[in-house]
Amino acid sequence: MRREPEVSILARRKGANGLPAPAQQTAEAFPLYRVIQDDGSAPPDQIGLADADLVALYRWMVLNRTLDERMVAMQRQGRINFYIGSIGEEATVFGTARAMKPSDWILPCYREHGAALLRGLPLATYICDLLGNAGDVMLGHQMPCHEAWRPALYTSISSPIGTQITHAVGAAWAARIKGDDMVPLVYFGEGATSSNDFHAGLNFAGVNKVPVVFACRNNGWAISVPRERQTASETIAQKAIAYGIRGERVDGNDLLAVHGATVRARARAAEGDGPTLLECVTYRMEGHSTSDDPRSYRPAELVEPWRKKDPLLRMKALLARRGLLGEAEEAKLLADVREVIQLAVKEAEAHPAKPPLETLFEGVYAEPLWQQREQLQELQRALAGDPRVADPRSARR
Ligand SMILES: Cc1ncc(C[n+]2csc(CCOP(=O)(O)OP(=O)(O)O)c2C)c(N)n1
Repeated sequence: MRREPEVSILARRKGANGLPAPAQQTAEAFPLYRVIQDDGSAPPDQIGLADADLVALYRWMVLNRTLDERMVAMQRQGRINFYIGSIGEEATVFGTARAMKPSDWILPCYREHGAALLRGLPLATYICDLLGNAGDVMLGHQMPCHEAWRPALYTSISSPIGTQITHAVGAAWAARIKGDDMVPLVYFGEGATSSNDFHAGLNFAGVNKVPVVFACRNNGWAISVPRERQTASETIAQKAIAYGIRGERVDGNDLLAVHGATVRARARAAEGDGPTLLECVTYRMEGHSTSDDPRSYRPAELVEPWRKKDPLLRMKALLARRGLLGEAEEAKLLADVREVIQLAVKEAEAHPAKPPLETLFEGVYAEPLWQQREQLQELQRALAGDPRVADPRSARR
């Protein structure tokens, strides 16, 4: 009988007996892919976008940043009740979204409103969602920042962490069966890699070579839980190995690195080479949302080094070096963006403060159920002042 060599548990932990320590297995396999250097230089063969696109994407990033700052201010003023922004994560959002085809569905987490705006969600309509007013396409049925925009193939945000991952795999699987050239892009944070849906989604996608791009925004924090408490893996990208799929670790504050990696991931998926797990390494510069104060759980000195890695500064350096944006043009761009946002806020706030009450019953079923029709009639009678239905209990007697 063959005898297994005796290996002490302690020795295994130390990585002895032929097994390298887990970190050593991954550090070389998943280097951080970066294109734009601090001085704004970039290898010409890795730029991958025309000059006009570079300027346009920088403008989107500035707009997104300014919008987030403005919406937080509006929340503090009591004009909207909740906001969740993407300050510091703009390159991850725009780099991925810009790399997909317009016919690809986007399944957002909740920090990717920039992707919907890039695809044509009108800014005023987005702000109506935050206000939950009569201009809100969700008719106030959702929380603020849970926007959806059908014309842009941008799905509604589902609050439970990770559920969009399995939805995306299902959409990709359906597209493959139908023979459609559609590759969904699904976003999630590193916190979502602890969810059941992450495992179910990546496992199924790996086994069936489902064409999907998994874009993980590793921003270091899941509300107050730091990445080190989320997973013992050295990287998120290495989790791809267990599912038999490709994984790539990208500098998430480098628009061109994110864009290039996503273009390649999409192409592989479309060619039948299966899904890719992209780990976009970035940082959540502010609180999780307007509902928490990060100073209560995150030392300020952890944030400081990331200020220098700001994705907007990186893009600005690239544009300056390529002679695409001078100080005067930058100032004009900022002024334009501020004006666009101001006008959109004005337009959004001009809508009635609430959607008509009758819309409470809409959008649940394609055809309303008899119970809903009855409830609607009852509500209409109550609103019309019918004393028998004003108090539902007395109406039932
Ligand atoms: C199943 C589930 N558990 C907990 C929550 C509460 N929750 C909302 S966001 C969040 C953190 C998610 O962090 P991460 O996935 O890293 O995304 P990030 O916010 O950093 O972008 C948590 C725990 C939730 N929405 N759903």
